[in-house]
This record gives sequence, structure tokens and C-alpha cells, in this order.
Amino acid sequence: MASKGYQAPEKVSASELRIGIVCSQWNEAITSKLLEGARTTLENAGGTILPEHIIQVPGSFELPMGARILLGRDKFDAIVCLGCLIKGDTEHDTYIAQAVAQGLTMLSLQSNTPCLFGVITALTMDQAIARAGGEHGNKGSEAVSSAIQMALLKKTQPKSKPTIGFKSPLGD
Ligand code: RBF
Repeated sequence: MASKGYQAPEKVSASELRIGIVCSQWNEAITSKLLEGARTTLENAGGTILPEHIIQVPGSFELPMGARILLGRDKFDAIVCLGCLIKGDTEHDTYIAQAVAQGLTMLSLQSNTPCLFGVITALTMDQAIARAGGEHGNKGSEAVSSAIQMALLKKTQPKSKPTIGFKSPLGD
């Protein structure tokens, strides 16, 4: 079955965008494919990922902190976080996925920089393989497409200070 995931419109250009990547080392066989997909999609849109703009973290739980570290190093238009959670005998995957989703949401809003959730949450390794360049597409590639869309959306907004109480710890 073809991927139902998000595909960016063909004509968008990422040449002016600075995109950072945080990649989890758990299930590295899968996350390396997500990283490959992310890089290819960005390059196809005219962008590049500099080596210093990619960081590795031990597991998915560390993705929000990894994104926070990148945001403290440089100014980014978006950060794409890549990971792979696979269900085991316990509920660790649910807790970690919720923590990551919540962490990235908070960080996006507080930093005013989109931090994308490129995390596969699979019941089996086969499901993960299918979503890392297999029959369900590549979730790393889709996360980059979403990052480009969000970054361009943000860039085209008139500059105004948030007025509803968000104060960025990063001074953005
Ligand atoms: N990290 C992942 O990215 N994917 C996993 O499937 C995964 N499974 C884990 C299972 C257990 C029981 C534990 C304790 C951790 C797991 N982690 C996984 C690592 C987690 O994201 C984090 O790196 C560690 O808990 C250290 O904070």
C-alpha cells in the first residue's frame, strides 16, 4: 500500500531554511533510514543539512532535550526529531511517546520554532521497517516535508510579538 503520509507540494524551496535534526540511537537500523529519508527530502527541496546541525541522542525520550540543545547553539527555522519506539512487554512505549510529544509541543511553542515529531510508534519491527522507507513511506522524509511547510509558513507571517503570554526562554 502506498504511503498516506504528508507529502510537501513539489515546488517548495528549502534553500533559505536552516533545519536541524535530532536522531535517536535506539533501534538505529530504523532511525538511520529515517535520517536518510530526511536528508534526501531536504536536498530534493534545495536544502542541506550541515554536519553540525545533526545531533544524536541515546533514545527517543531524549529528543526534546536534544532539540533544546540545538536551539541553544544556533538559530533554526525548524528542528526535526527522529526516533523509533517499538512496543515491548510493558507500557514503556506509551509513556515515552507521550513524553516526547508533550516535550516537543512545549518546546515548539516556547521557542517559537517548529519541532517536528518524526517518531515511529510501532507494535512490531515489521511495522517500523514499513515506515522507514518501506511500503508505508519514510516518516523521516514526511517530517522534513512538514518542517519545510511550517518553516515557510512562519517566515511568511508578519513579524509580531506574541501577546498571549508566551515568553520564549530563548529570547525569540
Ligand atoms: N528508546 C527508543 O527510542 N525506542 C525504544 O523502543 C525504547 N525502548 C525502551 C524500553 C525500555 C524498557 C526503556 C527503559 C527505555 C527504552 N528506550 C527506548 C530508551 C528511552 O527512550 C531513553 O533513552 C532511556 O529511558 C533513558 O532516558
